[in-house]
Amino acid sequence: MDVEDGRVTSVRGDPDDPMSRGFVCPKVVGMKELHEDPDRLRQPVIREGDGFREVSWTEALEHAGSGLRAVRQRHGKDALALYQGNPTAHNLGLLTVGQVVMRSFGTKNLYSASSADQAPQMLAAEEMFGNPVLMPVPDLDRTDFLLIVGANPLVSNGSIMTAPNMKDRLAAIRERGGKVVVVDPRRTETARVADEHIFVRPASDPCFLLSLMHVVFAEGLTRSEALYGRCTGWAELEALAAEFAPERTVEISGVQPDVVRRLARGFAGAERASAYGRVGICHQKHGTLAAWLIYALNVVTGNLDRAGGAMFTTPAVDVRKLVRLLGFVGHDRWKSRVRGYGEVAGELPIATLADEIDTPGEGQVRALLTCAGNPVLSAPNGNRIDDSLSRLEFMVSLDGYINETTRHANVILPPASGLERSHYDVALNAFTVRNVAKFVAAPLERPPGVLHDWEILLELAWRIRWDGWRLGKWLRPNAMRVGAAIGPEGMLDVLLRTGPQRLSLSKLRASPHGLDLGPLEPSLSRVLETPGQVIRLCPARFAEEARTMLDDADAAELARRAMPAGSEAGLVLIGRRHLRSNNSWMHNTQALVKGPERCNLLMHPDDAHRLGLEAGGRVEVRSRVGSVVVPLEVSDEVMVGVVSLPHGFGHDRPGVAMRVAKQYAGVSLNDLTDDRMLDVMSGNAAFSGVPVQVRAMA
Ligand SMILES: Nc1nc2c(c(=O)[nH]1)N[C@H]1C(S)=C(S)[C@@H](COP(=O)(O)OP(=O)(O)OC[C@H]3O[C@@H](n4cnc5c(=O)[nH]c(N)nc54)[C@H](O)[C@@H]3O)O[C@H]1N2
Ligand SMILES: Nc1nc2c(c(=O)[nH]1)N[C@H]1C(S)=C(S)[C@@H](COP(=O)(O)OP(=O)(O)OC[C@H]3O[C@@H](n4cnc5c(=O)[nH]c(N)nc54)[C@H](O)[C@@H]3O)O[C@H]1N2
Ligand SMILES: [Mo]
Repeated sequence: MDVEDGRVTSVRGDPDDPMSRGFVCPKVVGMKELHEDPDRLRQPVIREGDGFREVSWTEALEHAGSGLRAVRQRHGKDALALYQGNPTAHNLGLLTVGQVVMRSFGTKNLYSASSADQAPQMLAAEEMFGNPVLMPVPDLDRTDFLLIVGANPLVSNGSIMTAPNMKDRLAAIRERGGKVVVVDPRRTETARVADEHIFVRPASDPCFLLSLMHVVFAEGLTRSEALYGRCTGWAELEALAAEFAPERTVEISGVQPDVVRRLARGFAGAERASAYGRVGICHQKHGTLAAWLIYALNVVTGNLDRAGGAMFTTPAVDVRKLVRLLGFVGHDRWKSRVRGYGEVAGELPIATLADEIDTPGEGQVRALLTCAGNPVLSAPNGNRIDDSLSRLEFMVSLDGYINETTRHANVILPPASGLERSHYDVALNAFTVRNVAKFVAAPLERPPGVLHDWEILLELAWRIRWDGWRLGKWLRPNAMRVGAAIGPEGMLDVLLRTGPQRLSLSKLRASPHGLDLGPLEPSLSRVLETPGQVIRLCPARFAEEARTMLDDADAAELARRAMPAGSEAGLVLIGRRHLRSNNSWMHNTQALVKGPERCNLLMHPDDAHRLGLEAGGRVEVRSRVGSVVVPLEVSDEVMVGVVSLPHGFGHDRPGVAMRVAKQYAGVSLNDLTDDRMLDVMSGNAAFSGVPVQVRAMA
């Protein structure tokens, strides 16, 4: 990033970066505009009537602190709910100091984007390997067979397989004679560069994966030498898979038995293979089962923890130790008050936050602190959350925008911009396809008086928890000084020094392009955290749930067959991501939103024909919870019976102060998704496979 006179003049890739090798995502181009965006708040605001008034930091913090504190004093700790959004994961201050502060509030009502994202994978990893962030990553640069189920890394950059320039990396697999196979209800950008794309019916992945496993076991394709002795439950998994013959699952998944057999043989027969699943497999009723079965497939084919297979990273910051220390390891230790969902890693499902706000009684949520999140657009049944937020006694948001969520806040506290803070990716460095470490100093100086997210949180925590104490009043300035002296960078330094490579912040500062710590290495005997250090290949409650799933699916299939042909006009809805969108919050940047309309409904030509709908026309999409009107795009890239809409749009709600985004408002997918559809094991939002009806608008 070139900077002159305190302004960014250009943004380029760094060819000497061992990870990106100079490749940058198109969203990087938007960073300068994002920073300079006149709609981005520079000063805190307090709500007054229908609008907001700019106030000083002192006034804002006092108002926010006393408002939250009053609710907490009157109604107890749990009356204050916290929601942390996705950018938390990419913010050094929020991931270090921020996590300590968030947990210090002692509320059961802790929510985050995790329960709209990877909670199933965390639960599966914890059950199988003993730690929720011990999630294997495909060894992308050495594998000969990459099986991608419910992910679109060409667009998303991977996340739990972080790797820039996915296009070349996938091409490299094919150039070395390997194969890429994509299993997805849509022929995605990734599917188009793969060797094979297999359509699968939304939310049927566990059945499909068990049928794959069925073939692997039945045809003796397992490779047990390395891992059998490390596993419990091998025979139980085999017995379970025996019930899922491809001839039985085809009715559910739509994947033909010969396709399943060919894929099983290809995957198991490859020298080095890796199966990878992401949000597409998490966003379903049996998301945890799907996540588990992907990991299990890697195990039984001998591909876990070996070069070219699915491996564990050795991150310079030992996040597994960190999450254990912070008390994240565990699940079902407490339950949500209204619907009784168990916590995962200390958090309750975002899909049930509205229930907790709306339902009176002991422990009702009456105040909310949101940090870097936009649940009105990102959580299922967004309209309901929207409505619930308007009924809170008090709400505070840490955010740079007045958006669909923060417009409900009594106070919005805007942090320094992303270019005004230093960066080390604590989270995603734990899921990169190569071990790397890089510290980036803040390119720009922050203006005087502007606070970082973590500083705002500290200021708030102090006012909410300790202001009543005499001692507290005296301690505060000193504690703030100590906090600031240690701060995120101090904590990072300690974490690096205690990490496996014994790095330090000064070592990273001395290597501004980043350090290459080498390819992923076999590490199973070191990393397993289960009692007895075994892989729990077939957790009993997972197997039990899988059998229930099959019974349910059989029942549904029987019901479907009993209907007269052609009577079901019903379709199921899935989501999608776009290269130049980032969830809901980069739509206020002209460079990123320009171009053809993105927020349209994709439908197969056969369905359009059957329903008498025309491409380019406007259609109404209706689900149990609501309806939206969108332009229709007819394309055979989605399978028959499936429609797709991107998430993160719907910026036309009153009061949203994002002028560019409003011009490209679109509609919110989550005004259709259902807060009653959850992954039964983890409580994750099941965004995929929502039953909808579509009709032409007059
Ligand atoms: N239907 C459907 N819904 C989905 C998904 C889907 O695939 N389909 N995906 C889900 C997934 S995977 C995720 S992660 C969630 C995301 O859900 P959220 O995290 O709730 O939503 P975002 O759109 O990422 O909103 C980020 C907010 O943080 C603010 N922000 C950005 N940077 C910072 C910062 O540094 N500090 C602070 N304080 N604020 C900042 C932005 O202005 C914005 O308001 O959405 C989920 N929702
Ligand atoms: N450009 C861009 N990059 C992003 C983001 C973004 O918004 N924009 N978001 C970031 C975030 S927060 C995350 S979590 C990651 C997510 O990373 P990915 O999971 O790779 O992202 P998606 O594009 O949502 O891919 C999910 C795929 O699952 C498919 N799918 C839907 N339902 C099903 C199903 O039932 N079964 C199967 N097998 N597939 C299904 C969808 O068609 C889609 O292709 O991306 C990150 N990167
Ligand atoms: Mo995400």
